[in-house]
Amino acid sequence: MTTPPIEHIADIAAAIGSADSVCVITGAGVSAESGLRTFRGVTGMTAEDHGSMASLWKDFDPATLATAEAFAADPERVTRWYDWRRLGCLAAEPNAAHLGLAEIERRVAARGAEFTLLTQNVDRLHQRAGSRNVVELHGTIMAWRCLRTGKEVEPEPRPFDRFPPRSPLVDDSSDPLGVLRPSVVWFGEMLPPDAVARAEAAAASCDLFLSVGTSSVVYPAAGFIQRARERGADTAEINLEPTPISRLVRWSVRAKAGAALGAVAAALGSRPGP
Ligand code: BJW
Repeated sequence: MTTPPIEHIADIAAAIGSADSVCVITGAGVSAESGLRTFRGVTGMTAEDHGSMASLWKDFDPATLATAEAFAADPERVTRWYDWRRLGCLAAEPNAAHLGLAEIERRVAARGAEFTLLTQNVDRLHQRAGSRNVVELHGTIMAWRCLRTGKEVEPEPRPFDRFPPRSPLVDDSSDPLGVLRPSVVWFGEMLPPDAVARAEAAAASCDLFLSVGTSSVVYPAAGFIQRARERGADTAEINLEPTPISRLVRWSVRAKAGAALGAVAAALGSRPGP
């Protein structure tokens, strides 16, 4: 049985091929095909595809765990959840969506144009796939921050033995602030100012803005497309489901991120050079 072609692939490839600046924003749907869970919406994956990431998730509600209040109230529960997710991210491999975006960046950069990848994901899979100009809007689960010093450390790739883990930067084992928290952005917290500045600049100067695998409901990330629209950039979305931006974009693609981005990268490869 042949799979029908995905709509708008040629349009998006043509827009990328002629753009002086491309800005892409990604969300959890991009990592779904690596077996990682999304926060909301469908994944197109079965419980078996997610393996151990499926069964544990049902016991946790991200909206009530991804907050400073939840960490203050129950640091053990919150850090156990993040440690389990950190180990899941380390065990996961980049999928066709990550690899497709890295290939698209190489092709855009090879002709001297700009490419910025804004990601809400904390899993570092874009970097592992070879993406270079990545802006982590919501931090990373691979780095943990000492509450006493404010400095970041990158823990060893094995489970913590205490929850919350003790900070290696604090000698006094009785210091209640001598512990680590994940270096991610929780609800109600500010995004890293340099990441916001880079995102604003990329969105406000791009010729194509592409949103992939995000429900586009969490701000300020969901608002960057508006900057691109104000500039008159072309806009596109790749998602399994409709989102609040589906009616705003020029090309709305209803497909898995891996298949769609692989097809865009392949279409770019078959286009004549500049
Ligand atoms: C596929 C697929 C496949 C699946 N292929 N597609 C303006 C208006 C309203 C509210 C606010 C506002 N400004 C600020 C707020 C408050 C708040 C907010 O936005 N709330 C909304 C929920 C209403 N924002 C904040 O608090 C932010 N801070 C802030 O604004 O600071 C300033 C401030 C401070 C105090 C007061 C006021 C202002 C911080 C937001 C931090 C978000 N943090 C999290 C957790 C990170 C750590 C962790 O990983 O645990 O970030 S929440 C969670 O949501 C995570 C994600 O990055 C984020 C977005 O989710 P994402 O990536 O879109 O995933 P999903 O699951 O939602 O969607 C997956 C999509 O993929 C679905 O659509 C599927 O269909 C699709 N899909 N498989 C293609 N194979």
